[in-house]
Amino acid sequence: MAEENIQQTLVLIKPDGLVKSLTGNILTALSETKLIIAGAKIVQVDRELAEKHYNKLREEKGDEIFEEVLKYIQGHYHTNRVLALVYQGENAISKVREIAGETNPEKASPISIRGKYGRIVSSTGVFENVVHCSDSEENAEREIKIWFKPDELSNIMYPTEEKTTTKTELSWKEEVE
Ligand code: IDP
Ligand code: MG
Repeated sequence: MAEENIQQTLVLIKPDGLVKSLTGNILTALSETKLIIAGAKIVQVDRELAEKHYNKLREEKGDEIFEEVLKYIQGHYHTNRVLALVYQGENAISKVREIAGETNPEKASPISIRGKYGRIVSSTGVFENVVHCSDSEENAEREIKIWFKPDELSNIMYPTEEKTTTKTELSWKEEVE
């Protein structure tokens, strides 16, 4: 038997997916992969996170599309929330991309997530394609490290280290009886 190739991949349900109430449909479609969910959280995306995530897109697509895509992922057109997930299992990256479909929703298979629910916005030209999913092992590692801390994942695949910080955090207020 061939050796197993266990991977993790980052999936984002983008702001249009949340506004259109597609979370359930998308999770159901992805459950066909039989992968496990190793992490999940709602994130409010700011410009810094958006730029880090799409760090190559400016060179690849030019300033105009880059700026529109940053606005889109930050929720300017829908809601400032994305659902970030890490899926894990054998060949997770290609399995998720197959079900997500091609980047351009008009070219994506009609039974893929992007083919079913995506659209091209005529005023901005942005592909509102409902989900993000990592496209390679290198990008999956880079992206998972941007969106998640190690202790937010049930399975940790990359090396970690302990750091003592003095960061002030919000905590639940203790009730006084
Ligand atoms: P991917 O999401 O399939 O990996 P990328 O090339 O990494 O595709 O592009 C990131 C996102 O930027 C896409 O999901 C899509 O929302 C948007 N995008 C990419 N290329 C174009 C384009 O040519 N026109 C409009 N939007 C684009
Ligand atoms: Mg990509």
